[in-house]
Amino acid sequence: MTREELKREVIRLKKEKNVLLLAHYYQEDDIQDVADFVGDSYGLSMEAAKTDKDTILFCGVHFMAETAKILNPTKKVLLPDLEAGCSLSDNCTYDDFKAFKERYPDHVVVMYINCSAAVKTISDYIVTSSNAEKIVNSIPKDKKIIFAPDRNLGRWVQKVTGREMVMWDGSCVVHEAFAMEKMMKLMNQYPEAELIAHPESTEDVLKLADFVGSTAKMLNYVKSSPKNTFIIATEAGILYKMKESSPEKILIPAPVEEENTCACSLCAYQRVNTLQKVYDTLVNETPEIFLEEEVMDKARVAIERMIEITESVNV
Ligand code: CIZ
Repeated sequence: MTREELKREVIRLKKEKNVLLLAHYYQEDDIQDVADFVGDSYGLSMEAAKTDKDTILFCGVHFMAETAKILNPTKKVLLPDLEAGCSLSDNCTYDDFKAFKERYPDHVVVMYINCSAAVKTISDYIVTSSNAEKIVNSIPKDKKIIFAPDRNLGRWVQKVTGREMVMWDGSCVVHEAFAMEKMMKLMNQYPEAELIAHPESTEDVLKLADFVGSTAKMLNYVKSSPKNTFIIATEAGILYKMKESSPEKILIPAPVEEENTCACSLCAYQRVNTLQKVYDTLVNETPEIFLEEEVMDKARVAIERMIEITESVNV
């Protein structure tokens, strides 16, 4: 089948089988085109929680599909490739984090959503990059905090909230890949450009940035800014929606050290999902996410705490 035929089949099958197709901003363009909703992990979690469809086909990475299952456990949750992992999640295992946490018994755990369901069961607050500041600000000042697993995001949250935090030493391979020397050259070449960066980026990138924010906030910033040219430091999948919402603007992906086809930063894990696999998943209704009831019940506590604080106007 051609890509257009595949897309038509995906749209037909999801209707026939009563499937909600969710896609993260970092998915390839064709997958974003056939999705019912494209968003960040927070927005996608909220869509998953409220759907009345029978099945959720989650085009993102494993921890995101797990979160969908936890929030709506009676639904069948499918992920096109179970190998769609996350470097942050992989480097913060349950056993290692449990041992780390035991060294700080009087601390609460603020855990980035980029972790396994098992790690969520031993966390107090789940955060995403769009709500981490608000959630940390809601924690009583006398509480000591562990932040995991992204030290770059943690350092940024520490800076904007003024809260000292014990940091797990992890990072995202995509956001660690930006090449500073090439970035400076690009900024000299486009002196009118603003650099906008995701808080998972390294400290040197964040220091240079004109704006730091989550994917959804970056999208809004570009759309509402009077400026015309932007260098975008996050996974390059976001450029698809950015171009759609700001077609008149010049958007340049931040350069990476390793040359690849686009010379930009792509998440190898997000990209294991392909349009063909999306189609196959709809046909075969597998691979499916399975989690133990007890794990889901425990993990849901910290996720629901995140939602409650994020949606609250009083915090
Ligand atoms: O929260 C997410 O979905 C990620 C990975 C980044 C962001 O800022 O939205």
